[in-house]
Amino acid sequence: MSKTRLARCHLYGFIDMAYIEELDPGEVARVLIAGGVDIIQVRAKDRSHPDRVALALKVVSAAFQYKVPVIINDDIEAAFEAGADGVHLGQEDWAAIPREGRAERLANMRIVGLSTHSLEQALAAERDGADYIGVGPVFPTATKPGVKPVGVELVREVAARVKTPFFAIGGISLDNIGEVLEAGATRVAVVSAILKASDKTEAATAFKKRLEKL
Ligand code: 3NM
Repeated sequence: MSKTRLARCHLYGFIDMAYIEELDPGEVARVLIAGGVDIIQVRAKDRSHPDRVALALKVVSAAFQYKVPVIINDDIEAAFEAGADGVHLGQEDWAAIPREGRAERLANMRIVGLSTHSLEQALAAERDGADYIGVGPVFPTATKPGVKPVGVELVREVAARVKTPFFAIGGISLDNIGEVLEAGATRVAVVSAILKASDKTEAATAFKKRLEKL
């Protein structure tokens, strides 16, 4: 577990294959890091395990020299095989690991992040020892369609009640980040507002500027 390293992470960027298509994931990682992304998640939902490992390896090798942690979505084995720093799990994946088997299952992960969508889930993730949590989706988002947004109210509650570092996520843009920060977030995770920008470095830099001094 890697608390001190995470403490410095405020902007969480993504290599989401649904958005980067034919671009080289290692190159996208470098572009995001140039814009000030502090931690990167590889999200390759509809890829096979070997594909995910290959993608993750590219991102890990690109991020290594910058000491930017790389987290793999869902696939603990891919994270291990690619030498990534950790894994991010949703509520269902987390619940599917029997409590007594968690320590062993996650033994090789330096960072374990969990998605949470309510105060109860956030408090449970903290009790369970998550290194960080995601809180969202704050706003409606095409990246996770059909999921009911939790709103900035949940951000406010988590900021008040939970000590584990949390990243507000879901539909966050340069237009609405002010509301999220005002609610008490000091960390945000941003997928499409960076990956869909014509200049991803510039977009990341603009988010990073808003997170300075937090
Ligand atoms: N997880 P964008 S919301 C990947 O609430 C993800 O757990 C969420 O993408 C959660 O920045 C989300 O494009 C989508 O809205 C974030």
